[in-house]
Amino acid sequence: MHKVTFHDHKPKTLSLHDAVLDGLSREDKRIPPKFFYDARGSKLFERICEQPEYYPPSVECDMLGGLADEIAQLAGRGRLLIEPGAGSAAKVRLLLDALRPAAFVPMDISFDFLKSAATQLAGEYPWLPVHATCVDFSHSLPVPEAAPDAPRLLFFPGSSLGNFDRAEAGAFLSRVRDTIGSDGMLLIGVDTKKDEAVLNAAYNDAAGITAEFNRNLIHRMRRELDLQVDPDTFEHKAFYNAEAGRIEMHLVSREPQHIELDGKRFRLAEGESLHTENSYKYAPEEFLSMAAGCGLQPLRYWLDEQRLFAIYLLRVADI
Ligand code: AVI
Repeated sequence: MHKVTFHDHKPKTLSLHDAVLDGLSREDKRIPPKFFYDARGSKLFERICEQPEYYPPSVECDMLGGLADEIAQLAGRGRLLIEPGAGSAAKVRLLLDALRPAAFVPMDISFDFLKSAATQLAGEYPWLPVHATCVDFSHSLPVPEAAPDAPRLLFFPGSSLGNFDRAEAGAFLSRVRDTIGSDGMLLIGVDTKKDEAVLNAAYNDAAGITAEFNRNLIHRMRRELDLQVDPDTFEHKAFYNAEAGRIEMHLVSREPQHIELDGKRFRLAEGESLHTENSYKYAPEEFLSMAAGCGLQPLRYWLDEQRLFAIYLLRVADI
């Protein structure tokens, strides 16, 4: 079995403490969605992916399973496969046998989650060198020096691009282009625009898992920052904002309350919301025009029959 190597680029970026301090000080209170993902949040997200209303994972997995050979033919074998936000690395398993990468670089912000996922994957694929990298991929995509010098394929499934605002998404795609280099490719899954009822149901599952995932931010604030705040005083609210082309998630205060941090008192009125996530949806032509602006051109792209989800294989455009 190949050894797994671990690389820690632990975020020197915004801490939960600073994000909460900054987010509560604003008129429109908000906390960035990356703070959902501690060990508990990552597990809750796994459970969201099993909910029948949250269609992206099942649709994308069906598509990837059916497309693996075609993707391998287009991309070729032996690439260095990089996956920012790999989580449990479930989706990449659908591609590994077809792609036979030279090595795999899973990146994730949650070290414990990354460690167990990478160790398990290396056990299942003894031929695959794994270079697990703990990093906040929204800031950098550091490929470890120990990774082989092979043409790169960056895999970014799950429509995680949608959690960036448009400017951030452009900046991320440009960073991807710089990371993969002139012979690099990007395989990316992006949620499409569709019937609002389908979108609204996906973020309001009947079992309440998305609500609990959303409230995990309050649990983290209690646990990690010692704040006196009750998760049950916040209601989960998620809806499609058609004008902005995005799902918005909020935590709405059920009652007037104060949150104290660093001797500062932040007042929340009844009904006031803490904006916790945006999830942008892209029509194929919107996504392709943004990618083109970042120097990425499509080799091929696929939609499922119901046009619920899109998978794009892009290469770096010639200058
Ligand atoms: C990770 N990300 C793409 C998910 C999404 O759909 O925006 C996160 C999520 N939030 C609520 N449900 C799922």
